[in-house]
Amino acid sequence: MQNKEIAEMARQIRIDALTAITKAKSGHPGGSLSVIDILAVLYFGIIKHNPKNPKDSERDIVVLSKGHASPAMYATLANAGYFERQDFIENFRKIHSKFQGHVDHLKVAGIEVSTGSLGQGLSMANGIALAYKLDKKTNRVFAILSDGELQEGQNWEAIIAAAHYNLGNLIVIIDANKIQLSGRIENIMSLGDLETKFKAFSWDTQIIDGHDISQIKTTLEKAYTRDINGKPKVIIANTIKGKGVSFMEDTEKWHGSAPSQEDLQKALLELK
Ligand SMILES: Cc1ncc(C[n+]2csc(CCOP(=O)(O)OP(=O)(O)O)c2C)c(N)n1
Repeated sequence: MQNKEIAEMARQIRIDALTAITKAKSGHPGGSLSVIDILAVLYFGIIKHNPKNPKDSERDIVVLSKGHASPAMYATLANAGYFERQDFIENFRKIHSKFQGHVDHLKVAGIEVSTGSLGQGLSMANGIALAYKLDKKTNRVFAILSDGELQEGQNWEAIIAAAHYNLGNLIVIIDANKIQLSGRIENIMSLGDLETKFKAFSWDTQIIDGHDISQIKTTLEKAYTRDINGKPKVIIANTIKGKGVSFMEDTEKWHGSAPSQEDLQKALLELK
């Protein structure tokens, strides 16, 4: 897809995600909106995948470690054709629905790994990437982490392990929106200079604007094709929590609060 079409897709994904959260009266709008441009580029411009055969052995893998951003993920998968958009919008977070608040790989086509307990996705992505390497397969593994979840120590063990095993087929994208559940990361438990830290752990690093479709695409294309036996790669994507809806941007207020119908109408006016 061309960049313009990907941007249009991202707009539709934002609308679907917010509509579903509003209907459910529950969910995480802020961290969904921040990661949507990244997901749109991945699914509509980068990865090999087959919505009609989600377990296709040639597919690339995406692990959404920040599992609470499920509305963004479900809306992306629905627009890619894994299931009906309306099924997701009507049933998100309903009891017994497959579209639970945190992604479940046993329930939803296209979800590779169940997440929600923050800090675990990278370890699982490591295992998948190592398996592909041992099998001499060229499938790529993408792991999307939030910046707040890097406060979890398990990540740093996984970061050491990925470098040890030369997982050049692993590409981590950090949705660096600078805000966690209850405030700014800097004030709660600052992460310091992430790029320097990853470099010190022998990773290949890039910093980008996580809302610039063209920059995301060029960077991911390069990461995709570069030496898959070399260093693991991390892309630190600077993003804005709540991106795309002015009253939700850059605040923790909309981390885990559902919009009212009135809020949704205001948001849709900005997105339409
Ligand atoms: C291990 C664990 N602790 C706490 C939570 C509750 N929780 C959900 S989201 C979140 C923080 C969100 O901030 P961040 O990780 O930066 O995500 P984003 O801003 O991208 O939504 C927390 C603490 C959790 N899901 N997992």
